[in-house]
Amino acid sequence: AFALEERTLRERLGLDWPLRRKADTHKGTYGHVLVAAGSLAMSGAGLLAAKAALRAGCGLVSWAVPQSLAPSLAGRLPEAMLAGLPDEGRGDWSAAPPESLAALAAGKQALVIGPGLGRWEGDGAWLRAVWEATDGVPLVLDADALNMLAEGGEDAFAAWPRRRAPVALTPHPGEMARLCGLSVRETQRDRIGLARRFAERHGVTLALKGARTVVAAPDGAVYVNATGNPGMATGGAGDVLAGIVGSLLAQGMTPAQAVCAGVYLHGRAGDRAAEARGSEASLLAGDIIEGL
Ligand code: B4P
Ligand code: MG
Repeated sequence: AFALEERTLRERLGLDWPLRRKADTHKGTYGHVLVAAGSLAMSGAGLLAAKAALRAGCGLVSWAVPQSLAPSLAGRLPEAMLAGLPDEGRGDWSAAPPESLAALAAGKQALVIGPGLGRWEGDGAWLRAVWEATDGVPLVLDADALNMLAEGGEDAFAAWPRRRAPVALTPHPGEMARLCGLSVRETQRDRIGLARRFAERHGVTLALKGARTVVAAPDGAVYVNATGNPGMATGGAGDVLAGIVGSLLAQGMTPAQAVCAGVYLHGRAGDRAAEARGSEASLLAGDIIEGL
């Protein structure tokens, strides 16, 4: 496995690091990401992911939410465009037609699904329909979207159709355990081997999160991150990572570049924020966004 450090981002992953903008550019150069995240009980997860995407540099962010949340969320993030999907007044995603979400995703350079989405009856089929209808859009799945994937077990996921555009998954060990049908303890025993096998088998780029996040690419390459701190074990930190990765994908990075750079930057931002605050324990997910 390669150590995820600046030299690796430059030499192994071919990124022009540190990232900088060319003078003669406009917002269209940096991509448009659609973030499908948040529900009544977890609207903050969507806010964090959408805001992190903006701070990570993409040109435009659209944020899809259940319709009845839109009035209270409008204005919380003025830089994002808000889209409300049908929810029959419940503030959840159970009535949101997959084809409506796919229509919003058309023409975007990345789609992030999962933070604060919640679960509902039939959500696995819903995700599969979105998966197929957004075949050409690079996809980041996190949080409840991963739990939906895990629904039928790893073999069921293996039978999902391959997409034209790449897929990145960002499970924490609990989500990885569900995806693989293992206990969390088993998941942690050989993080590198497990992540590598999963990425190769399913043709996805995977970030297995935690202290020393492991990134595995479908070609078998594995990277181990060294940035970040235990202060990042706090609600919403993962939602911030999902937004960052979506933003970098929208800017045209390959999935391996976007997940590696995203994981590295997320940890650096968390380290910087903990230092600025003078405390790891007091770190909030929003501080990581400011650290970007
Ligand atoms: P959920 O309740 O699903 O938590 P969440 O909403 O996904 O939280 P969030 O999005 O903020 O955090 P995430 O982990 O995605 O699940 C939590 C449960 O999952 C736990 O109760 C536990 O059962 C299980 N679980 C989660 N992490 C585990 C672990 N490491 N070991 C065993 N069980 C675990 O994202 C957090 C972000 O912060 C990631 O990017 C991560 O890499 C980073 N981070 C966290 N701790 C870090 C550390 N010590 N050093 C560096 N980075 C760290
Ligand atoms: Mg999470």
